[in-house]
Amino acid sequence: MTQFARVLDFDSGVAMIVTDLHGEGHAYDQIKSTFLELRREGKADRLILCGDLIHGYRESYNDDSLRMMLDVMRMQKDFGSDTVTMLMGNHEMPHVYNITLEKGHHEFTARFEESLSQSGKRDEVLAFLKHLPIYARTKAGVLISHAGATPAVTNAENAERIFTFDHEALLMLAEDKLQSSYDLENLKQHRQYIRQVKNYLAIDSVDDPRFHHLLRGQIISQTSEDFSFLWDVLFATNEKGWNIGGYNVIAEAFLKAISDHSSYQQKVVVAGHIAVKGGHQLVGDWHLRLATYAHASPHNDGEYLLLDCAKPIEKVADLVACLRPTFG
Ligand SMILES: [Mn+2]
Repeated sequence: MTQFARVLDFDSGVAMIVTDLHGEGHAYDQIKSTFLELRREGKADRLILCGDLIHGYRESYNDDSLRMMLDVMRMQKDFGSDTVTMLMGNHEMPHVYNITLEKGHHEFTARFEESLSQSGKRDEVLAFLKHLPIYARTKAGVLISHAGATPAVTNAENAERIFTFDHEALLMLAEDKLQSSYDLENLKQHRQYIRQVKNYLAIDSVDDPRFHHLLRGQIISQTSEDFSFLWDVLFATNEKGWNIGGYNVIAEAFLKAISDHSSYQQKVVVAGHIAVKGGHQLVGDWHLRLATYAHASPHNDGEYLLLDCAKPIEKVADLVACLRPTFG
């Protein structure tokens, strides 16, 4: 039974678990047809996409992010949210807040905002993104997430804080602050700001109701403690931020905290988010890193996980037998 909006509980069915497709339409189509086939054969009951569905890493190719996102939304509508689930990744979150996201010289959000504007489906997509859960727990004791364990969530209080995370409240707070203490008319004269909203939010007119949203996003990302907590959850660096021994301690405390108010102790965590050689990596004692395509090296060695949500597992190594090649 799910009590909180940002955490789901699955106690039955076989889940096909997929990570980080990053706008790679060819990989998405392969995953989708595999899922539909497994479902027809009674070998899988649900599809769980662990976030970072969007944002291609390559500059010059056809980024299928929006097509994939709309297709997931359609599938969820057709099959139900118990059958098609998507978790929030650190690449979906920036669009909720209108912040930018860069890696090296590559800025990710502008291209997706542009395609949102062209599609005329911004409102539907944004509503979908705002409702995304962050974790899925299973009776198997396998916690499914985007980025894995974080020191930001290691007690019951912080677990509840992330389970009940309210983007809308944060946005409204910043909106109020902006409306009462900024001269928004003056912002319309600001040439550099106009250039930025055109680029990052695909806005052409200073009278667009979203015109001030880039500034609002900057205010939130620079001043909100809640936002910084959400950032720590979605951008967790796992063992790279500590070392493997330290991460084991954090992951154990994290799994204990996440298991709070749950009937089933979560024993291991599955996450994507970070690149691996091949399609997976065991990270310390409690974490399976899974790369279905974009973070697999080479990409074609990507894997997904076929997990019986009802069958308890004992240790993280037990999951290796549940891995399947994306292109098999
Ligand atoms: Mn990613």
